[in-house]
Amino acid sequence: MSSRKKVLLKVIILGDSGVGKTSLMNQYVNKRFSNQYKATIGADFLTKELAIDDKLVTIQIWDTAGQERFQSLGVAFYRGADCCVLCYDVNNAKSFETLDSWRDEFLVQASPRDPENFPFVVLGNKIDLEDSKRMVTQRRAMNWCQSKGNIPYFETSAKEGIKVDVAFETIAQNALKKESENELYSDFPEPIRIDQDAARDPGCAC
Ligand code: G3D
Ligand code: MG
Repeated sequence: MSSRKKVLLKVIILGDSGVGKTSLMNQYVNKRFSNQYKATIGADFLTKELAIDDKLVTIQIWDTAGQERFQSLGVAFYRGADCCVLCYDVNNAKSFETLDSWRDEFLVQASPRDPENFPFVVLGNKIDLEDSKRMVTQRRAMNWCQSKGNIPYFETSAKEGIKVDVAFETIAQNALKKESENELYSDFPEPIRIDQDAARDPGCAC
């Protein structure tokens, strides 16, 4: 039964440097907001187990080690991702405007089978700062998400732990949906019609 199989979901977090990607992951996995953690992270990813619809899944969250400054993350980072989290800082308009290129970069590097339906989730972070600092309205962000095929959108604070859990639950659910679809594909690979192909090749002496 497939529900007994161990499910590993790969999630990657993209966005400009400083928007809070590492802090969001740390808040979700370790329930902590600290600067110390950032200095010590050496691993490529953190994992967390959670139950989705009675199914135990392991979510593996891949964070960058600061290379996002150069937009050169390498293909191994993107490969096999089941969900891509696009993160920006609501107090930094530039970080919102670059979401387009992060999304494009993901689609080029990961080249998912069905790019139109690949699960993205957008997080607008640092909503704990005072309103006067805010540069991107919720409406503007939601319009963008809608225009890209109704990407789910959450406004978060890694610092205060606002909406972090619910956002990652949605991320995990969407990743699981994607993973299950992949499984379906791999269970029924394209058949290779040896008889037809051989018959079509006049040069074949076998
Ligand atoms: P990055 O991984 O995207 O580069 P970091 O971002 O997680 O390293 O965070 C960058 C800075 O933003 C850090 O501050 C961090 O403490 C702060 N930050 C992250 N999330 C939030 C948040 O939700 N609210 C607030 N107010 N700050 C946040 P420093 O000062 O260490 O650069
Ligand atoms: Mg970081």
